[in-house]
Amino acid sequence: MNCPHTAAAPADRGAGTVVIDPMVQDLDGETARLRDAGVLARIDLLGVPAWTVTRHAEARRLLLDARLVKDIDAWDLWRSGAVTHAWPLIGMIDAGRSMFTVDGAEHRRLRTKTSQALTPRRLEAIRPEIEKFTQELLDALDAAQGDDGVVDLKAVFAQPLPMRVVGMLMGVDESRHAMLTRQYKAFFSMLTPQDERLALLAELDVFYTDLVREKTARPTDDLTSALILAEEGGEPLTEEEVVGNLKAMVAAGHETTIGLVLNAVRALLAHPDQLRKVLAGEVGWDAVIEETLRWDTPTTHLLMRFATEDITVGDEVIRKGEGLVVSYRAIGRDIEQHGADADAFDITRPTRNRHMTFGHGPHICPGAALSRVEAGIALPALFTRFPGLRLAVPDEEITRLPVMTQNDMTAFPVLLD
Ligand code: STR
Repeated sequence: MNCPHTAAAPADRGAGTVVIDPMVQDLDGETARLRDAGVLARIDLLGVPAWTVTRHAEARRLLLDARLVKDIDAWDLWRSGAVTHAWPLIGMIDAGRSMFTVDGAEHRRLRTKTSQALTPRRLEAIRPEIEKFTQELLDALDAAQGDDGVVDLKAVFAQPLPMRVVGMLMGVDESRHAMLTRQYKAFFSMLTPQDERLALLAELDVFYTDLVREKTARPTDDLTSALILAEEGGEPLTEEEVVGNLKAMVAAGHETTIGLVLNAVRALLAHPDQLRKVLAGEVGWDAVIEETLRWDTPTTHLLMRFATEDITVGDEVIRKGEGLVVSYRAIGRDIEQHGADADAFDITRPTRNRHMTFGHGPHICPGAALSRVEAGIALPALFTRFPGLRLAVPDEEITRLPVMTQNDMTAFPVLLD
């Protein structure tokens, strides 16, 4: 593995520090340890200390707190040079100027067009195309079965579907999808040496900048072209800002929805009584999607916000200049929010819609409705086409990728009949 960056000697980390495992060997254990460590917990991210918030109610408050900002220059460890581009997680924070990295009025300016393009009403227009992609990929699944009948639901179905959808929205040609999938896989994996990760981020920047220049010269009817064009009387986004938003959309739109679809299939196959209720029409697919979002969040830890003033949380203080992570997996399992059985998957749970997996406040996920549409099409289509769908290996043998911020399976081998 790439050598961990050491910004603080182990002695500097408080006794209660939870070390986040880059290999993700025990995600449930780690989630429980975070919960036990407190509302606000100290964590270690490859040698870099940070705070994390582990409870729904406190996260909700902090996500509305304007004293916490996305601007990396507000981070003491960055300004002092203790954290540099040698840190494997730097790409999660220093991702260029975009709606993901800017706050306040500027953030609204960067985000408005994207969020307007992704409202439930606007998404109805692309539903037929998502349905078409889904049917094509179901055919591909059928065709990809090996001699033993085994096929990887991730590689053949869950992974290409969101890439096609976000590619269509943003105007990224299909010939690039396989390449982008490989690049993001390497970006997120902690097994990728940092120099390779930085090189591929540079390649991605070139690719996206070229795409934006092409769309500037010949606008089409995708969101990238819309981002380039100025609003009536408004100020257009700069090239860097359009590139930043495009990167954020493709990265987020592709990675997170894979998790949502696969985690839902996995949860249903592990809870056949609940799957039966869904197939019998007793419980809706929306309940499956919301409970999956709560119980098995696609994003485990979201990096990062920085305190511009001291912020008191219970007995702890996030000092000015310190970093805060939001641990969405722990938040989804919050007993105060979801009850003593929060660790159980239950599509009939009354609080299933009261999760915060898409965030809260100004940065709340602009793609939330899109992911719900995608999963709402993909899941019923998959189980309608293959009612006998089952795992080809015992559930315990499904392994996670070494990705520190996302909930990502290596593969999901299934039998279709
Ligand atoms: C990946 C690298 C990049 O070029 C741009 C971004 C900005 C958006 C980020 C994305 C990142 C990583 C995955 C994120 C996404 C926003 C939502 C997604 C964090 C840093 C989630 O996991 C929720």
